[in-house]
This record gives sequence, C-alpha cells and structure tokens, in this order.
Amino acid sequence: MNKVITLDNPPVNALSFAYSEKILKEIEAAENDASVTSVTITGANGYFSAGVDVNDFAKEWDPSGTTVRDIIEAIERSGKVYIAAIDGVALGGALELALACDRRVATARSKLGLPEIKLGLIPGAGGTQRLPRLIDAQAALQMMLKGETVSAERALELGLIDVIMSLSNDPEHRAEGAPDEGTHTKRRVSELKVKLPPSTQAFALPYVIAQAHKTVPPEESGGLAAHKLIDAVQAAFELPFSRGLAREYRLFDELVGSAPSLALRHLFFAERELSKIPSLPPAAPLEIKSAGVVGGGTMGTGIAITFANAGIPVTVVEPSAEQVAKARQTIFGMFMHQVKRGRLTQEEAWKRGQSIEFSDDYAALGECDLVIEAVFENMSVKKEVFAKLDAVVKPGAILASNTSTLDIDEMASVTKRPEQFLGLHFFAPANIMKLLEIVRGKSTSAQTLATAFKLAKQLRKVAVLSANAFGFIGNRMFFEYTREAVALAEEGVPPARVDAAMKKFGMAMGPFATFDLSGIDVFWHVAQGRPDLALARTPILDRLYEQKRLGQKTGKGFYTYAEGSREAIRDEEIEQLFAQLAKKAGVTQNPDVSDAEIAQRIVGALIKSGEEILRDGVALRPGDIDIVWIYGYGFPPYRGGPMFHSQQELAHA
Ligand code: T1G
Repeated sequence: MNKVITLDNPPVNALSFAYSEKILKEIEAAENDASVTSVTITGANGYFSAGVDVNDFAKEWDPSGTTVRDIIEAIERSGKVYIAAIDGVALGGALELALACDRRVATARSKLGLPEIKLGLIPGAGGTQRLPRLIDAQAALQMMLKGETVSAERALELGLIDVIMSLSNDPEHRAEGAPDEGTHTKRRVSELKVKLPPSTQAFALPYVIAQAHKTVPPEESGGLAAHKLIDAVQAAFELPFSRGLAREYRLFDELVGSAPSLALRHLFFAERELSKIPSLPPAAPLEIKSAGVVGGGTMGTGIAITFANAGIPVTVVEPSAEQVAKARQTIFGMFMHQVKRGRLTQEEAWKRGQSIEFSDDYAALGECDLVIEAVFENMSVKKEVFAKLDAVVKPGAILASNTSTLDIDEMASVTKRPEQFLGLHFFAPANIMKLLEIVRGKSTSAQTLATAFKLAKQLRKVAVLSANAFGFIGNRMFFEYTREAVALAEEGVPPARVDAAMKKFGMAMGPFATFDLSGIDVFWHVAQGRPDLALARTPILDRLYEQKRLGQKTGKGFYTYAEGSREAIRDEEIEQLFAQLAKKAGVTQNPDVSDAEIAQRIVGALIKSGEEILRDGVALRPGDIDIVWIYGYGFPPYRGGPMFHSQQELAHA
C-alpha cells in the first residue's frame, strides 16, 4: 500500500524544527507499518515546501532537535520506496528531501531550486552531494551558485525529476497515477556516481574547481558562501557520499553564524515586511488595467516600458508631435536593445511595443486607471500638469508623481482628489531598477496605498513606503552620503580614491561616479531649491555647472569620459579645482586618510541620516531603509544595508 505524507505548515510548508519532528514521526509510523510498501511525500497550500524555516536559524540550535536532515536520513535508511509528488515550489531543504526520494514527479507549474546562497548559506541537507550525482555536475554547481529556480520543464530536461504530470488537487490522492515503473525498487541518488559532463575527464576536476573559484567574488566581498559551496561540490567529486555529506554539514554550519548570512537573512525578512503598514486600515486594492505617463524623457519612457513588460497597456503623452515621435523612438530603441541582448524575442518586443500608445493630447488619458507624471523636476511645471490631468482623467483614477524630491501634498493641492494622489518614485533606468518608493501624502487613502503596493508586485518592483518629506528616504540619505564624499575631496583625497575605497567597501559604484551617471545638473537644480542642504553649500557643484562639466552626458564631470565610453578617467583638473576651493575656504588637508576611514566616514554619514529619517517617521523601519539602499543605491547585500551594518558594528564594537 502507498501511504501519503502531506507537508502542511502554512503559509509555505516551511520545515521548521517543530514541524520536521512531526513529519519524522509520520515517516517512522510508515516505516513500522508492514503494509506500507511505498510512501508519497507531497505538499498542501499550493506549495511542496519553501524549505527549512529560516526563522529557526535565529534560534539557539538544539543538537537533539529534529531537522530535515533527520527526515532525509530516515528515508535514506528505509527499504521502502519514496516518491516526491511536487506541486508548486520545492526549494532548499524541501528539494533536498525530494532528492533523497527514489522518484520525483512534478506538475507543470512547479518550480525547483536550491537558493540557499541567496541567504549566504549552502544547501545543508545533502543537496551539494546528491544534486551533482543526479544531474550534470556543472549544471548542478551553476544552479546552486546562482541560487536559481528551474521550471518543471527544465527540471525534466536536467533529469532532476522523472516525469511532469497533473496531480490531484487533493494531496491525499497524489499517489494515484504515480509512474508504477520501478515503484518497487529503491533508487538512492546517493549511490549514483557524480555526473561529469562528457567533455570533462576526471583528471580535469582540479582545474574545473579552480576555475569555479575564479568566477565568484572574494570571500570578504560577498563570496564566502560561494567558495564554501564549491568546496562542498569538490567533496562530491572526490569523496564517498557519507564523507562528502559530513564535509557539507561542516561547511554549512560554518556559514549559519557568518556575518554575510545574518545580513542576507535580515534582508529576506525585511523585504517581506515592507507592505505591512502598521496603523493602515485594511483596504481592497483597485485593479490597474490601464496606465498613462506624462513625459517621454528618460524616466517616462522607462516607466512606460515597465508597464508594458507587466502586460498593462500604457499611454505616453508629450506636449508636441516632435516630442511624441522622440519618445516613441526611444522606447522602440530600448526594446530593440533587449532583443539584441537576447532578453526578448522580436515577437515579444513587438507585442509589448504595440501595448504602448502615444499622444500629444491629455484627453487620451481620460480612461486610465492610473496616471504618472514624469516631467521636469520643477514644482510649478508639475502643478500645471496635475491641474490639467485632474480635469480630464476619470474620477476614480489615481494620480501619481515620479518626483524624486518635491512636496507631494503641494502637487495634490491643485487636484480635487488628494486621497487618490501619491508619489511613485521610480529609479533610473526605471525598467531595470527594482526599487520603487511609494510616497504617502497627508490625504492619501489606505485604498490608494494598497493599490500601489499591489501594482508594485505586478510591475515586479520592491516597494518601500516613505512619508512625504524632502528627498523621501533614498535621496535624502544620498545627499548626506555625497556631502561627506565631497568633504573628503576638499580635504585633498582624490575623488578616484574615494570611489575606490567605497567600491572596496562593496558599493556597486563610488559616489563621484554616481554623480556623473545621474548628472551634476540634477544635483545643482536640487541644491538651488534647497540652500539648507549641506551639499548645496559646497562650491564645487556651482563651478562644475558653470563649466558645463555635467558628467557622462557632457563627457566631463568629476571624471573625464572618452567619446561614447562610460569608463571614468581620473582627471587631475578636478583635484586642482578642489584644492583651490579648499585653500580659499581654509579647509585643513588630510589626504592620507585610509580607505577604511573613508568608508567609515561616508557610511557613517549615511547611517546618521538614516537615524534622522527614522526619528522623523519618514521610514517605518530600519529594514525599509536597508532595502532602499540595497535595491536603489548599490549597497552591498552581504552587509545587510546601512542600518543593519551599523547595528552589527555596534554589536561587535
Ligand atoms: N522560512 C520561513 N518563512 C518563510 C520561508 C522560509 N523558508 N519562505 C517563505 N516564508 C514566509 C515569508 O516570510 C512570508 O511570511 C510568507 O512565507 C510568504 O512568503 C538545509 C537551510 C517560497 C517562493 O530560500 O523564496 O532550506 O511575511 O511573501 O512571494 O539546505 O518566500 O507572510 O509573514 O515570499 O509567494 C531555502 C525562501 C531555505 C525560499 C514564496 N528556501 N522563500 O514567495 O510569498 S534554507 C528559500 C521564497 C534551507 C537547507 C537550507 C519565497 C517563496 P509573511 P512570500 P511568495
């Protein structure tokens, strides 16, 4: 008889210590029941399982406790046949459990993966030893190094599952229809040989391993788990299964308490907290079936493509036929670029392009469910746009501004729908960057906010709520971050050295290179409007603006750029300009400051600004600020974000 064991621990059937205990008991019961010849393990709630409960890692580990490892060892010891019947996601420890079974069947919608590296871990329940035995070892290593999830179709191609089949919606009936071929034979993956790609001879393994280590970042720069993963897979190549498993367990246990894993687990939960807004009354989100964008510049076109990529028809409005034609050209150019890069098929690009309408008449936006303004960063221009929009757009529609700094309430004041008004601050390039700041005005309704968070998921954005305050969360902190960088340059530290120190700290890009990418004029205009900003009081911006050194767009900024190149070339003229300005201002020179001190000062300014933002209630939680800086400003994830980083620094001080 076949016994069905159903993983049923809502919401995602996570294999917590406590729940693993329950499942182990069910397996022991099946083992002790002679009438049971085979066992089908499946999942309820639309999931197989999301793997081990990540919350448990924060708990003190009780060695006598039960984990998924114990369940797997029981299956491995068993003489009965185990079938994993997968419907939905099977991730981490859950896929490792399935790998310990003799058969794996899955529905077409299933997704399978070992994403532990995204938590700064490695598979720690046999995955690094069984996966390279079941599928091509190189493919197995890449799958775990990227932490990628594969579709059922790809899993079948790889040999990760035996068959794709429809399964009864009722887990209890999932044994029926399982392939009876070999139903009666154990087929332990642990007994299989590691599957070397036909092109790789055994003597080449050390080279394969050495190459793999070269493809991942250094341990101190976020590569710790990756190097340990390669070590674990090397053990699969070189050692018998049980010794390889012991090596994996040791490497895994070394990572659980590691700083990068603590940081990445913090971000995992911080990201899932974002849409939980305390004190916000529950409200049913509206459906956004059509959208409009006013402004076809860099931001407007990126936003339009973001909606098209999500399958939401969008209309772009520009004031003249010439500007409409330019916006159309920009958008089709961006789609063609995606096709050239192989990220989109010609046909898909065409289809998405067709879902974008263009007009020079606001009336074309009349029936949109949402309209986003993305025009020049000037209050009176924006108010003019919203006054016109409020008159033509249907009453129930939501109006939003893509402003990156300006007062949302002042804009809403020119409309009759302040409760359906908010900020939706996208980051350039809007169709690439995952971050979206949702800015709540003083009258923005709970329904409008709920609609914005739901829309963000549709647009595959990570949305963070900000109160309506200058620069919201990200930019307010960025102005303090860059101010400290400028201060260091005024003290005689070349901008190139400041940037190099910040990249060494793990930032994707240094502050001065970011200035040049975003455009010096953007900061100059903001500074004109906010003389209270410390950055506004540094004379360097005025001098660069006067000299038309606006960054990459003019080939000169804090760096020089060769024609058509984005490569930043050190420019001593800038260092001399800083020296002149510093001399005039009587700034004490301190050129020999260390890289670590540079990073500490700049990140220190960031953290201080973050603390002020929390004090002022602009951000809800430190984790929200961390997510903004990870997804919007290239802060290194293995440090967990500026606020988590500061906590860790304090904890270890
Ligand atoms: N542990 C604990 N809670 C989890 C969880 C997990 N593994 N996965 C999800 N949740 C919670 C999440 O916090 C949220 O809670 C709710 O479930 C819904 O999640 C030995 C050690 C499964 C694809 O890395 O990728 O196994 O906010 O909002 O968009 O090798 O969650 O509602 O309170 O994300 O539908 C490896 C992580 C673990 C998978 C579902 N597994 N999860 O996405 O919903 S390490 C993972 C996900 C491991 C072994 C090692 C996604 C999802 P709340 P959600 P979703």
